[in-house]
Amino acid sequence: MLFAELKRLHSLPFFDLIQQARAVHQANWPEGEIQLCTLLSIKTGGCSEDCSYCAQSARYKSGVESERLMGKDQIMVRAQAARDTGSTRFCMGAAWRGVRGGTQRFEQVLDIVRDVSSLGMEVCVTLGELGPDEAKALKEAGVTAYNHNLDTSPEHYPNIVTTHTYEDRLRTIRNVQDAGMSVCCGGILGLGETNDDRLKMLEVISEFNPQPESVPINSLMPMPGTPMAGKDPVDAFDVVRMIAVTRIAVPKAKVRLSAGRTRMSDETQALCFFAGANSIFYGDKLLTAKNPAVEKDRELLSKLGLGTQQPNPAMSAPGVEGDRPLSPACAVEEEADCGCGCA
Ligand code: SAM
Ligand code: DTB
Ligand code: SF4
Repeated sequence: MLFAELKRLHSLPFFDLIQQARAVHQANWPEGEIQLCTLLSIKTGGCSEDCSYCAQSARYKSGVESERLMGKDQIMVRAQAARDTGSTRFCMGAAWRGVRGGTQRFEQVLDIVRDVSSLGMEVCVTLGELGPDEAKALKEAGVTAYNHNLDTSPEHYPNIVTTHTYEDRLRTIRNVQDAGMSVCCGGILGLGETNDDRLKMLEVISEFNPQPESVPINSLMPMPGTPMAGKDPVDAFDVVRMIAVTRIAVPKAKVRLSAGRTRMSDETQALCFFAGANSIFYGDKLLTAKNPAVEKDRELLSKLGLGTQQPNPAMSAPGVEGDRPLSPACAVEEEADCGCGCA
């Protein structure tokens, strides 16, 4: 969906916007269920990158220590526990710039994925940059979806990260799509961006062909020691508006109300579910930051009468559609020659 239309939607009176989003949500997700996902940081801290929101960057004194890649047995225990508490998606994150085929750590990750995928949950990984061969190997090992966020608009991105570029992120997403994996791609609210930055990010994401399978909307968890420490919480109505516009722009995606729920009231979260959020991270820890306790989330879902989704581990990636450009790089570079031969 193009920026002008996103802007028009975002500028609607609040109730008109959430009413439209609700209608799109009900047409595409008639069961109205919430997907529960468990996150596990399998390689924490010590990352070479300078993402200014991230406690895992080695450049900031956040108090997060660098750890080695977790062993497979320990990961399997956590994955089984996640399944036992009702999660249908298990998401493993690693504090790496990226992975390279043939390395011991990549082989270890493939081995972990093979075993976790035997548990019947959807398996998502987020390992940073991937080339085409790494993407294919992950798909073959049993990854359902690859998470790689764009975080903000192309214009604001260099203010947030300088060690890699927006184009690097888009290249990885294209490799994931080409390998036939589903894409999970979203962003963070509260990085000092404008509303236009948020919508420009959503323009890029919603113009992917195929559209992403899921869109995580994170609100900044301001981590001590990072350049973003001490940032104010995002206004609750702004979060709901962003969820609503995302639901309309990417109707078939799971819209995940991601980091930041510990700083939101139950009422704000309820409005987000009403406006189209249908997935959450479940469990008292995200990667390094806090998340609401399982009991608290159970209580909230029960108060709202919301059921939970069944897993779909065999889901195929959404198909390419119509006459939209075939790659996210091409989609974002329409106004300028991107050098990839699409112009
Ligand atoms: N290293 C990989 C990468 O950058 O893609 C995977 C891990 S990284 C921590 C995954 C995502 O977590 C980031 O892209 C960002 O969207 C989100 N994230 C990290 N720190 C955050 C924070 N403090 N608040 C909200 N979201 C955060
Ligand atoms: C996503 O969009 N949010 C998750 C997951 N994908 C990997 C990560 C949130 C991290 C919050 C900060 C932390 O725990 O350090
Ligand atoms: Fe590293 Fe990912 Fe954190 Fe950036 S967001 S510092 S790439 S772990």
